[in-house]
Formats: sequence, structure tokens, C-alpha cells
Amino acid sequence: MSPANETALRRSGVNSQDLVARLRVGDRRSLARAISMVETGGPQARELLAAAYPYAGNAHVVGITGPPGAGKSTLVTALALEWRSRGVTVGVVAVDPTSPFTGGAVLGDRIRMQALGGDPGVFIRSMASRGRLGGLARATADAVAMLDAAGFQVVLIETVGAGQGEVDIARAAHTTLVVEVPGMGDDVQSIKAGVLEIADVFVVNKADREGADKTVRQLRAMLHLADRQPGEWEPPVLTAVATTSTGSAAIVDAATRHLAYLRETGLADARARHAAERELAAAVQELALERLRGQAWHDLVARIASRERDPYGSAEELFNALFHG
Ligand SMILES: Nc1nc2c(ncn2[C@@H]2O[C@H](COP(=O)(O)OP(=O)(O)O)[C@@H](O)[C@H]2O)c(=O)[nH]1
Ligand SMILES: [Mg+2]
Repeated sequence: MSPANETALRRSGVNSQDLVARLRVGDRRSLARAISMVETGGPQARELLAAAYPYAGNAHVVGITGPPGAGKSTLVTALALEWRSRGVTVGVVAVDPTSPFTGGAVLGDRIRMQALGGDPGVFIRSMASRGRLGGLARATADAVAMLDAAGFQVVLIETVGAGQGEVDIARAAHTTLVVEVPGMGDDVQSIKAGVLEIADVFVVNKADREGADKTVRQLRAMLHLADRQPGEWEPPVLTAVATTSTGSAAIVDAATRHLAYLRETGLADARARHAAERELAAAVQELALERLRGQAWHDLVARIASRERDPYGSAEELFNALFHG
């Protein structure tokens, strides 16, 4: 540990090894604190992630994405209850800022979610921080790692929308559920291409409404057009009424089958290697920027802006100073 890190840790009175040891034996306050620390990022977060790293990698990470109001949070609750009924522990990370987990719930949602309250086999966390270097995707992946290290067997990530940010977040998941609702339009274009690529399971929620069958047919027809190798995973299209937990068992079954498929085909290992590469690249970038952002950095930024210098030569100069200086 660098002297600067030691000072930072002493000041905050937190020892990463202790904190990880406590969250691993089920201390929820330590877990909450650890997630806050990784959300903030910086040297302390890295210490903590390093200490937790050997204990993570066991959870089945499941992303749930889809448009606002599709019923993702309600579905997360229903799925968590289903997994719990099978004796599986569940962590939840809600990235959706309008999520009822963060307080935006109508009464019915709160009542349903109370079914999860007080259960030591469930831990729900909403992501707050936006400012971290590397962004929300990194902070989310690190929060997932903490829940994973704490021993939660399934970790659910709720994200809204279909932008690049959500795709990045979904990459942290083994299995991605894409939630649609009936009446999304007759036009297949209304389903964003990016979402199609990341979907391992489609859920047509609000199947108590008119048009669910049609939406299912459209999705299946679209999936049929995709080129697939023999034996390749074909995303099932399932229906749900999240408010009554209808369809939860079939969704949990499909997610479980998808994980088995990833393991049997060796894709799970390949994904783990890809993830490791991304993590290493991100860590190198974070560390390099942190070390390089001194006075010389700001001088260079000003000179590059005025075209006195160019970014490539400047980067080389900074690196040379870092490694040989
Ligand atoms: N009719 C019906 N309403 C639902 C269903 N699932 C969720 N809702 C309602 O849809 C609204 C939005 O749900 P929420 O879970 O917050 O959606 P999110 O924005 O995707 O997380 C809430 O009022 C839910 O009670 C469903 O299957 N059928
Ligand atoms: Mg939500």
C-alpha cells in the first residue's frame, strides 16, 4: 500500500480487509458502507475491491432492462421472491433513478416490496453517484462485486432504457432480461437494435393488458430472422404480470437455463476473460489518470486547447515522465 493510501485509510478509520471480513459474515451495515465506498471510487474503493476480489465471481448476475414504466422494479420484486422461495439469496442494484427502491413508489409498489423487507437473504441498493470516473457502469459493476463477495447467489441489476450506458451495464450481467409491454407499436423498429443484441430472455410484462399475444408474436418473428449457429442460445419470449407474480417461475427457470448454457458451452469462461480484460484496462486508465493529473496536466490541457501542443505527443511526454522520471 502506498503511504498516501495508508493515510487515507487511517483518516477514515476503515480497514478494507476487516470490512470485507464483516460483510462476508452477513453484516449488512458493512456491506452498505462498502457499496458506498466503491460508488465514490478512488484509492479506498480500489483497496476494498482488491480485498473482496477473491470472494466474488460466484453470483449469477442478471440484468433487467427496458423502458420506464415497463414494470422492471415490480418484476425485480417478483423475481426476488421467486428466487427466495427456492432458497436462493438475492442482491438487487437499482440503477433506475425513478425506481421505487429509491423512494418513487406508489403505495401498491411499496406494499409488494415490503414482502422483501426484513429478509436477511435479500439486500437492495440504489445507485446514487454519477460523478465517478469511469461512470455509472463501473460503479454498478463494483457494487455487484460487493454483493457477490457478500455471498448473494443471484444479483439483479435494474437499469432503464437502451442507451450505451445500459449496454455497458448489461455487460456486467451473465443474463439480460429485456422487458417490453404490449402495444409497443406495430413497428419492429420501436425495439432498439442495441437491446436486441443484449437480450437473453424477453419478458412481455403487463400481459393482463390487451395486445400481449401480438407483442410476443412480433418479438418471436423478429428473433427468427436472426442468424444463429446450431446450438446457439435462442432468447425465449415469455409473458408476465409482475404485479401478481404471474410468470416469475418461468422467467427464473429461463435465466437459470441460460446460465447453464453459458457454462456448458464455455461461454461463461470466455465472458469472464473479456470482463477481466475490460477491468484491467479500466483500472490502468483510472490509475494512470489519477497519477498524471498534476500541474503539468493542466498546463498541457491549456496548450492543447490553443493548438500549441497536440494530445498524442503530450500523452507520450506525460508517460515518459511517469515511468522514467
Ligand atoms: N397492469 C399491470 N401493471 C403493472 C404490471 N407490472 C407493473 N405494473 C405497474 O406499472 C407501473 C410501473 O412499474 P415499475 O415497476 O415502477 O416500472 P419500471 O419503471 O419499469 O421500474 C406501476 O404502477 C406498477 O404497479 C403488470 O404486470 N400489469
Ligand atoms: Mg424501476
